[in-house]
Amino acid sequence: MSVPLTESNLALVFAALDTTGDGRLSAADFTMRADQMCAAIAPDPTSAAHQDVQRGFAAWWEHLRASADANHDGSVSPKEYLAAVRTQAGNAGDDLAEVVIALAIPMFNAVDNDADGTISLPEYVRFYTAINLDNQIGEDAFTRLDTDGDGGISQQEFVTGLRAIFTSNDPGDPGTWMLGQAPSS
Ligand SMILES: [Ca+2]
Ligand SMILES: [Ca+2]
Ligand SMILES: [Ca+2]
Repeated sequence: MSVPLTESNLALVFAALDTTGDGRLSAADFTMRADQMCAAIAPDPTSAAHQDVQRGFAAWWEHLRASADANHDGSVSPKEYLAAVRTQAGNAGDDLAEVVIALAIPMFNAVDNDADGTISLPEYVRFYTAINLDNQIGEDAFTRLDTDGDGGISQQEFVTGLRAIFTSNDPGDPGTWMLGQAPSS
């Protein structure tokens, strides 16, 4: 039996967030990831993009700690993570959508380096470099996320894509490819 797409994608999200590589999510992972991303794409600490990324990751961790850290040990295991996201996605996705959107907009603004309201291919690939993800995955994801084919990722395309990582089991959904996709078995 194959693993549902959301679950394999959530494993990829978990791995991408576990910056310290210790197999658990904690405050340090989010601080470090936010710092890495800022250093690469929004280095000016006084810029709105920098502050939004910092705030976005801090809010993401806060939400995760509150909703997923079932045994209150200050960190979230893969099991706790899956259980929490499953519950949130099951609640018509409202809670989850709010968090994803709260993070998606600051992320979009940071990735949109020239602030022209659309993410170009070089801007998108730079983002993958910033968070240590394979650039080839970024290039493939870019083509899929640009659903209207105008050569850029709009805020709408980005938010829809990011949300699909957490909620979609349809490999036809562009967002499900954002972190690469495990081959279906
Ligand atoms: Ca960790
Ligand atoms: Ca741009
Ligand atoms: Ca587009």
